[in-house]
Amino acid sequence: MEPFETATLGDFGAQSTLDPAGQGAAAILPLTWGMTIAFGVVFVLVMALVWFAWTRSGGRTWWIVGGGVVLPLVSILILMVFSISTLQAITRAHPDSLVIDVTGHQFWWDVVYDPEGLAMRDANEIVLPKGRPVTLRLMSEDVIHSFWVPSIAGKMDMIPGRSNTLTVTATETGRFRGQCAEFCGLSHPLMAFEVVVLEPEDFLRWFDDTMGEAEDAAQTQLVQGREVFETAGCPACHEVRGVAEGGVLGPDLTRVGGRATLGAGMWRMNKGNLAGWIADVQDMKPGANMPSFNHLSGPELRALTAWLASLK
Ligand code: HEC
Ligand SMILES: [Cu+2]
Repeated sequence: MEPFETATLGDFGAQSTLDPAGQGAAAILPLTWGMTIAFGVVFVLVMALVWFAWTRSGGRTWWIVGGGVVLPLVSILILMVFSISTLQAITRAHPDSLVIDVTGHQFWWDVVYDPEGLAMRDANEIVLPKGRPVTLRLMSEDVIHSFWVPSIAGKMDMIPGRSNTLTVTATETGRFRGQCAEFCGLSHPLMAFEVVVLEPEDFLRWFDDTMGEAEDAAQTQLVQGREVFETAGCPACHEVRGVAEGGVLGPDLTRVGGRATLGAGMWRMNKGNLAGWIADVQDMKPGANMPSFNHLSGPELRALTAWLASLK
């Protein structure tokens, strides 16, 4: 899978509830229109009553009982029945679904495929097979985040100490954008990610290609880059399978060069942005929990960047 292959965007772009590409989003769309229309009618009615109250005088208790109690009670009850049944449909765990754990961190996403089996770790990008139900177990490592891929499914909070379940079934292949939807700190608006939906057989191929260790560095510059990675202290927070294990404070970098975006959905993945990120992450993402490595020499930074970009 090439980074940034042309996205199959719908009429409203890669991040829109109006353009469903998943069963959850498709279930929510009629609710969105239904509520917009129902509350539009209520708004017009209320405005008409305000006008009525202004232009006439005299007590009419039945207006208060009817318009203030009965009408809201009935309309909200009807809408509640629809929203609760939709909520149940989209949060029900599916018995033979693929399980993916997604954990929100300030300001990035940790992703573990098949956590109780192969437990393949990745970050900031979620690859889904088309047409197969996937159970997302949503958690948080620090503060409350909210997981939202408008084109695929509804929104779900990620709460520290809890695991919330969202079952999604993508119905279109392509790239879709997700975004943290709960204010979580300085770089909250820079906490996005991509969802890549592949045909089931492409998904299996991708999974097989990706789950192993990082490819061994072959050229001198790449070997140098790996050494800089090890000596500069990156493994304290980052894991690269087969090179450095155990760093979990930052995103897994085993296939960082294969992701389409850098910095949780914020920049295109390329060597220039990677070098800028390492040397001055605090400028590219204020408040990120990674220090800027501005003491690396030019050749060190180039080698490190080349090695990271080669990890696919
Ligand atoms: C103190 C922990 C820490 C150290 C040390 C650290 N990082 Fe990071 N790194 C992070 C965190 C946290 C993030 C996620 C930041 C965000 O997106 O909010 C990150 C993100 C990244 C990303 C972006 C990953 C992606 O998918 O977008 C790259 C690349 C990266 N770091 C490379 C490095 C390199 C190279 C070094 C060593 C020179 C290093 N990091 C040292 C914590 C660290
Ligand atoms: Cu967040």
